[in-house]
Amino acid sequence: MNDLYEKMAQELITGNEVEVKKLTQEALDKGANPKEVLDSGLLAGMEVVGKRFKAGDMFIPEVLLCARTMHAAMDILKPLLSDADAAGAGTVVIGTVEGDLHDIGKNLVAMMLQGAGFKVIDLGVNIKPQGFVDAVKEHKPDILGMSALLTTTMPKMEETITALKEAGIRDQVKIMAGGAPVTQDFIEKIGADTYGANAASASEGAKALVA
Ligand code: B1M
Repeated sequence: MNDLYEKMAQELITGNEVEVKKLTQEALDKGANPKEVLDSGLLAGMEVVGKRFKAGDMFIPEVLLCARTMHAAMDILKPLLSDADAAGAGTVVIGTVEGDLHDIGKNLVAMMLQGAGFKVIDLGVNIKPQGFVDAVKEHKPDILGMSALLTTTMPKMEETITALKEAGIRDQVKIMAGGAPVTQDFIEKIGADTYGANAASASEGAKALVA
């Protein structure tokens, strides 16, 4: 199976959507665990994409192609990950903060949470503080999850927490924050409840919050 994962990662890096979908299905047909396909194939490829983009060896259109390929393969995996655990752990409202359009990590976290039995309401990207407040009022989730990938959008997390306080509902919901630039120190500073370094630890953190 390792050869197949390596091929999947390589095809993801080149943005070959047709081949990555085919390989994802092939791995599942061979009995692979959906989470292993995600970790060892797709995420392994995405990690390389991140490193190359950072080093200036890949450019935005190429990265977008990889992101689209990742989403296409995730469409195959998503229902299987969701079925892994029984439903009923709680409800999570999740979104990427205002000014930020990155959603691959947020989508993975949403998938992992669904896999852990949470009902997930995904608000999407570029969500204003008031948008989060309105969603908390409407859905009354156990957890509000915010994702930010840009240092320039991280302050929107604190603004959202302030908006929740001003609306008088901060104490009705636990807050989880994550994204590449987010740290434990940062979430303590802004008064969030838990930090997810990656999708797996976000899922563990969410379970601990509702335990
Ligand atoms: Co952007 N981008 N990007 N980008 N992009 C980064 C984030 C960057 C680090 C690249 C770099 O320069 N090295 C850099 C940010 C620098 C900074 O702020 N310090 C950057 C930049 C600068 C930009 C633009 C400004 C570029 C430009 O236009 N000049 C622009 C901004 C657009 C905007 O948002 N307004 C931009 C645009 C884009 C694309 C549209 C091309 C594309 C996004 C496509 C999409 O998401 N639909 C893109 C991508 C793909 C990246 C990189 C390459 C990969 C991000 C990613 O998907 N990683 C990224 C470089 C990098 O991270 N090394 C980069 C894979 C994903 C699985 O990881 O998102 O970290 P991640 O999520 C993890 C954890 O962080 C955690 O769990 C996830 C799964 O394990 N996590 C949470 C995430 N959210 C969580 C929430 C939680 C808990 C855990 O609780 C709720």
